[in-house]
Amino acid sequence: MQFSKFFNSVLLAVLYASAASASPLAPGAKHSTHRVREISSDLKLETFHPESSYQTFGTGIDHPLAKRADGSVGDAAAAFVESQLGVKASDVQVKSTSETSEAKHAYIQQRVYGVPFANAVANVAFNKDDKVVAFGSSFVKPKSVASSTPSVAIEDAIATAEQKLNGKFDTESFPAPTLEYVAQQDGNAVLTHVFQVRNEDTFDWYEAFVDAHSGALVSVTDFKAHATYRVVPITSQDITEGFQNLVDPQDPDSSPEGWHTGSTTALTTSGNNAVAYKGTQSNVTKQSGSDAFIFQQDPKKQPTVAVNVDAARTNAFYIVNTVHDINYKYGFTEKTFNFQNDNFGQGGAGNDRVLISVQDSAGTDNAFFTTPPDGQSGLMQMFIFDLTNPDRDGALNNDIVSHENTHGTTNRLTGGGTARCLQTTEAGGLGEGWSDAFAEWSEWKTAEVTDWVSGVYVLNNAAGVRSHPYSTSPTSNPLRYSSVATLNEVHNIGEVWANLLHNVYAALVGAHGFSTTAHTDASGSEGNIVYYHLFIDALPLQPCNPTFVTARDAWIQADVNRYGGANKCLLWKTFASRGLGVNAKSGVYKDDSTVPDGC
Ligand SMILES: *[C@@H]1O[C@H](CO)[C@@H](O)[C@H](O)[C@H]1NC(C)=O
Ligand SMILES: [Ca+2]
Ligand SMILES: [Zn+2]
Repeated sequence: MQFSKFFNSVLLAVLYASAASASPLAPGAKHSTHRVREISSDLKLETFHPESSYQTFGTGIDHPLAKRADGSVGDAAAAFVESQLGVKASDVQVKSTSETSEAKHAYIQQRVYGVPFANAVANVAFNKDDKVVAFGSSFVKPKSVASSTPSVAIEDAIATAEQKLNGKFDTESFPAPTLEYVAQQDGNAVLTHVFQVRNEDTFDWYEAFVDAHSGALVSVTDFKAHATYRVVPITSQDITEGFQNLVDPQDPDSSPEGWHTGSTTALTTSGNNAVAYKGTQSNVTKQSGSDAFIFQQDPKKQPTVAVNVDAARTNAFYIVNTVHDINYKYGFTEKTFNFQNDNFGQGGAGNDRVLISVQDSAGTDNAFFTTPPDGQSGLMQMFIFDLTNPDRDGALNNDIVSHENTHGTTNRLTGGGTARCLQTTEAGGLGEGWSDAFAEWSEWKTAEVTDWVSGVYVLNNAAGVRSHPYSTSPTSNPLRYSSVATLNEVHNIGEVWANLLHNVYAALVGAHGFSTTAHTDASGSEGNIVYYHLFIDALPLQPCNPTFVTARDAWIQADVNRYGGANKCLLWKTFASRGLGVNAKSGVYKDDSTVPDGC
């Protein structure tokens, strides 16, 4: 059969290529068959994956069991593989099968002495007419095969892998260890103990293959996509606190497929939660190297030089994704109308990741966030500030990026994703206040609550962009509820609310302490975690176009819902200390320091 011959010759060519390992290779020659991973400073591991042959067959070709109506997909696929590759039934084992509306699939492992190969596999697809429409294979013809009886104990193999991979095998939740062969480039089939090892802190998660005769770690499957970003960490205000190379800052609970969903080869500043671009949405930053966005921002040059545009897109992408991941932990999820393209079947409307336009040409010395309803992308426009020489980039001033992003959070969470419910002057003022308050919250590194100022870097002015620092001291910041009466501009009104929230934050941290892991773990009882839970919980509770009074009431209610009212008096006392007591009235804006009975 002509077809069969063709396949055998493909297979031989593959085997020949694998065996010819000693000759020098052209650049990129190993990209399709190898991967080098720097697992740690003293462990670099190159893994081998035999090349796959692959053919598709249009309307399909017959398989050997075609006449037998009762054959399973697995049996048919095994028979097809045997016939095509000239292997025995004992060399083939079905790993899994699946079915969609359009095709049935079978996944096969090569086997020897009854032990499957991890990296010599085949897949066969059948159409609705039971014809084979696709066939891939990385089967090998090993020169030598190690004994199928291990001489290294599984406990020793686990100890080796745990040490080398800096993680743990979890007996409770991981699959039991198995034995599999691993085809090596030199033509040997190595018997390995196979099991998972995970580091709970870094989220590094591997499948380890430890030689069951020599005890050496011969291969890994890396379950995680790594990426490094050179950015201003979110807990820093701006570039004056320095850039750092952060490895894998993404939170796997909040962004289960990482920040770069969709791109498999070269990563860009485009993903499921956000895309950071300049000019047009396709004008993104491409990774500087394998899974890395490392651009040395040059503060002596204009923001518009290429490397500085890349640094800006990278930083804004990192901040918006980090904010997404933090918010997700506190309840701003698909179901509550957040910004994601793919919602992974979790509810809400998708296709609305945040569009981050850095160095937007529409203006200078400012930034905007536009929030349409759930299901349509939010647009963040970051401008260049031209008050210094060279100019400065708002995308490198973290609290400005976080402030803008929080407009999306509050507009979506208030009023059920309609984005219609922060439209009055007072509600717009609250919106500005929440945005400053989140930016402030995201930057706290310790329990100490100092005065806080926003926008210092872009203005090159320690006073920042607001009229007063946020402060617990009435001298440093005298704003009270009554100030709202004479303020007409939303940012000015927002300062009153942000300062109230600064005081609430200080009181909660004073009462319950501070967690350094509040960004990634929302389960603690520390004051900064309590604060941000109440912050997020209150948004969907409050009415459309809230006032200071109703926004306050929503915080009090949120505390009842989550903490049984444990912070009731603390909250009332703090709000009342700045005039937003029990008898404060919207439209009247007279200070009132009354707290409820019993407080
Ligand atoms: C695309 O980005 C580059 C920097 O990477 C920038 O120089 C260029 O102006 C951008 N294109 C547009 C259309 O804005
Ligand atoms: Ca959404
Ligand atoms: Zn704003």
